Amino acid sequence: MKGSTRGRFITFEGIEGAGKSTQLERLRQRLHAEGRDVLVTREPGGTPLGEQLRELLLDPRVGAMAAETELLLIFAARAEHLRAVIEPALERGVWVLSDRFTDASFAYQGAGRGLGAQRVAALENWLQGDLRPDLVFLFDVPVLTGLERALARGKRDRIESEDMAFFERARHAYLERARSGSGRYQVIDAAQGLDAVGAEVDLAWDAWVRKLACKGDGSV
Ligand code: Z5A
Repeated sequence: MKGSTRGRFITFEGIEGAGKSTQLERLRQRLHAEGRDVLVTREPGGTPLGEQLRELLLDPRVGAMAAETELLLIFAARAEHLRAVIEPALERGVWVLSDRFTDASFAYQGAGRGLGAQRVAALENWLQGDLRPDLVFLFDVPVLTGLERALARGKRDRIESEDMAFFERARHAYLERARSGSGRYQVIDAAQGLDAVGAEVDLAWDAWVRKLACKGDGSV
């Protein structure tokens, strides 16, 4: 794949109610208005099979499942998503915006469910090879604020029904990954109002695109 023509892979992460889906849609509209070719997708999901797996994973009637089962179902959906959607789009030079990706597995299954980062990393390396997001927006919000926002929206799905400690572990893991120094994370203070969060996203986006342009990236 030529560096100059490959698309870019941007993911939106955070605990529930952080506002990532709202901000993804806002950025999509901006990029569309600027004439950029973008594809919006989500995890778990993004393909017909992935969406069926998503229903299974989130349906409260399914009840408890082994943490390993949950992780493997998520990676089964991800394998399909990668091969059928993400990789072909990047090859075509399309910029992909995904509502969650593998950082969520580190946060929710690795930390939340206690499976540990090593197991998640093993699956990540096997399925993704070198593929990692080029940019990760991490919307950080106190757990209570996120849960209140999500609750105001109505019924909670199977994973949303977990307790506060589960989401605290997930939030902490997200922040640890952002601090890991890979340089691809942009932590956004998502406790602010919608417009302030959007302004922070715009600033981070502009700085990132400028950085790509300085490196002489032909896809910018
Ligand atoms: N999951 C996993 O366990 N492992 C994995 O590897 C992957 C996923 C990929 C589904 O994800 C579940 O899958 C998720 C993790 C698990 N379960 N949980 N928890 P999802 O992304 O589809 O579901 P979600 O995280 O529950 O989405 P969410 O609650 O919709 O969160 P959000 O996208 O960050 O928020 P939003 O939809 O943009 O906003 C939520 C509400 O808050 C809405 O009414 C907004 O108008 C409001 N909002 C948003 N921003 C603000 C601000 N700044 N101020 C005030 N109100 C706001």
